[in-house]
Amino acid sequence: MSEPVQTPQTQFKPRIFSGIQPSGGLTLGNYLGALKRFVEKQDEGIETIYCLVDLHAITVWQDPEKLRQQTREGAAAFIAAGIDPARSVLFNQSQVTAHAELAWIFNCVARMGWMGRMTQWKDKAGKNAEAASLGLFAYPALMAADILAYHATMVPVGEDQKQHLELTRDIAIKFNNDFKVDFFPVVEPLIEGAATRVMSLRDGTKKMSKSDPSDQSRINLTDTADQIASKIRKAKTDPEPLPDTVEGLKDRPDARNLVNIYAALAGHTVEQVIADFAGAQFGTFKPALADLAVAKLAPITTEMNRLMKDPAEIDRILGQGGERAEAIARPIVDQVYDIVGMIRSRR
Ligand code: AQP
Repeated sequence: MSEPVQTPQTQFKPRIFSGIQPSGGLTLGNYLGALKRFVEKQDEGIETIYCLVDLHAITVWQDPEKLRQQTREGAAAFIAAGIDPARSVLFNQSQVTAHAELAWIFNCVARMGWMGRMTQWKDKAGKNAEAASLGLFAYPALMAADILAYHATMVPVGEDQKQHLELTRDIAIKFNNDFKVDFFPVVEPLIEGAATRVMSLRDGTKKMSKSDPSDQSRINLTDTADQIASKIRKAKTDPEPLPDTVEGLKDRPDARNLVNIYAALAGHTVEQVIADFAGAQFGTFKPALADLAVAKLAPITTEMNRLMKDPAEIDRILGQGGERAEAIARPIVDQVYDIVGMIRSRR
């Protein structure tokens, strides 16, 4: 047996990767839990790579024409929210084949038991796991490939992705151990801020999600000011006024959710919001939240609508981003083939 390929890499430069599925229109949850923080990281000057993960989206059925539309709309949302395609690499996943190639290798590194324990798999496959796609089961291996194909060291995500990132770390460690190399970084999840888990407006115990059948459960980045105000007005709450301490929100998931959303949109702490609204009825708090949400989201929606008028320009930006992404990922994935023992004599 030949000696495993040794790589000298023990240090990895700070690099951020994250993505959003174009599996529907983006929500306030995606914005506060991910997109807003993607922009902050870009503006801190760290190298940032952001992706519309269309290969992930097809792990559940997507109408092809809608998928294209949602991918462009997602890209428009990134740019409208402040991602600058000149400073961040912005592309859609399927344009860079390194993702799918590395995912296959990771399918052979990761264990069935690891995947079977993922709560997202259990939630999305539901009671009828036999009918779920193989891709949905293997989803976390593709996510690990997305990140590790760039040797990314940090991944800003919402709370729901924490378990998948732990699995990414496990895959990196197992690969490094199996092949006796120090090749993949062990990534850091960045789960920060007041809204790492924005909940449904209809049920404060359930995550706000773009694929929830009820449109009333979420605020979409494409909603009009009237739609936002109406959804917040109708959001589920309890009959009590807002408490005067943060502890008073315990066991009040719907109230806590609205306070968290307010804090994240305003850039305040939850304590500050409670101090400002202690004792207020929802009849007072909801209109204040609606005004704030409209003030923060309307400029993004307006810019998205403007960008969507020129789909060819969005495709051009995604293509250019794909080329930049490919230039980083290709040599890394080529090295993986060498480490694993594949003959690559066509190069
Ligand atoms: N409700 C949320 N609160 C905070 N963060 C959230 N994220 C998603 N929902 C919330 C974060 O957004 C990023 C992109 O998520 P995704 O599109 O890849 O998939 P997801 O987490 O499964 O989001 P959805 O909206 O629920 O999509 P569907 O319905 O298609 O499954 C991630 O960083 C995620 O944490």
